[in-house]
Amino acid sequence: MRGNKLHKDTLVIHEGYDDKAHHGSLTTPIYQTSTFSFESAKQGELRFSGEEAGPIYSRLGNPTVHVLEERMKMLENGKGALAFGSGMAAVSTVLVHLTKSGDHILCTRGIYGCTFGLLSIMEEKYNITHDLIRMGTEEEIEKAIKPETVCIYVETPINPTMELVDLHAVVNVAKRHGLKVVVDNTFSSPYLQNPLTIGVDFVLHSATKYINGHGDVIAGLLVGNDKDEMDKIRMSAQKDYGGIISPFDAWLLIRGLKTLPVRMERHTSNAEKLLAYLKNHPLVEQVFYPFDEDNPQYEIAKRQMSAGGGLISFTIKGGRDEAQHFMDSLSLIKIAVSLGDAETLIQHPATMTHSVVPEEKRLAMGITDSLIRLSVGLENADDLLADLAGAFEKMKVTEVNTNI
Ligand code: LCS
Repeated sequence: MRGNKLHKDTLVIHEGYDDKAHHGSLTTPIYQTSTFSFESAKQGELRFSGEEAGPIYSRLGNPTVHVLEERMKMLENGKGALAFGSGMAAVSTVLVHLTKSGDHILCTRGIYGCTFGLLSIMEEKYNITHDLIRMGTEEEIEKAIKPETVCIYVETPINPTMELVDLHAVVNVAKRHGLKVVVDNTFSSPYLQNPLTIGVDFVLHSATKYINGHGDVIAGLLVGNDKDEMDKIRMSAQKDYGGIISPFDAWLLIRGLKTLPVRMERHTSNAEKLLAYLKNHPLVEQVFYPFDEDNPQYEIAKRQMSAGGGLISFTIKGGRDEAQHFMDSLSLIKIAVSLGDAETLIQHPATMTHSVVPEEKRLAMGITDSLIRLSVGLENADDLLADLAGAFEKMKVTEVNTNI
């Protein structure tokens, strides 16, 4: 509607909505309707044939959902966007759109547990194979390409190890081989990273996370760099698989998006304070955060992200028991999967988000039993630091008791 000239902090508030077309309503109305009546049978015919724009039936498009899609399209610098009832619906829709039986997908060595589950189903039932590889250099990616490879699927930062993948390298290789690139941008949000500007073809989000930001919606978003292809996905894959979002959930995302920039800044500044603490704690072995000067991938982070965001992973000295003991010793920080909420959340990937991944593959992804993922929320950082310190203190007491 307004073009690319506005800053992101303004786009998240205004893009895609014209209050004059809605009785001056400052906020976007919720079009809580399944269908839309036509003025005439002819109009119905024209809407169905695509000769006239306008709503038909909410699975094919809804005005509230449309505002969300337009806003996301601009935020990710795309040409088309689609909203879904979950992040996994966005993942499955784009992967099914890009592949057919016999094809091969090249993936980063770490991916969200349910994306791994989806790829396993695609392999077992439809002979769409995949390889999980370290994408450290262009050569490494190039070597793994097979004649039947059709796309490269990337998470960066990877859930939950925070490993980064150089998107410029991936795009260079993909262009040489005519492959589509899909990036799951959930961990950065569109505020910190825009893969389409680097030459990626599709970006998707679990909008459940930072985009909504309030822990009360499950939703997904897909943005593409080709309008015709996105229209095709809407009118084939999304229409027929039906993984759409409800108007009310779209409205919650529109509301959540308005504060994405301020939330991401606070998530980041809180994470930086916790990072400094964790890095110096004697019971912490290793800390993984994109914008950590000691991170060997810091240069990649700076090239493709504008800040580090709210997620920190770390390994604790010991194994599963110590990790679980630490988590049980916290009081303010909640033990829960998901991320990007106002509340700080902690989870144990080996036994929670990535428990579906067989142990050998899980370890190859870097998910050890002592790895803990922290989604740093919006609370006062001193209160979070005190909670972490209290939990470490309890561990030390137990350690002493055990030694006695
Ligand atoms: N992609 C990533 C990177 C994710 O982290 C998730 C969910 C999804 C896709 C799927 O999105 P959903 O369908 O749940 O909206 N990640 C979760 C996690 O790390 N903890 O709980 C869910």
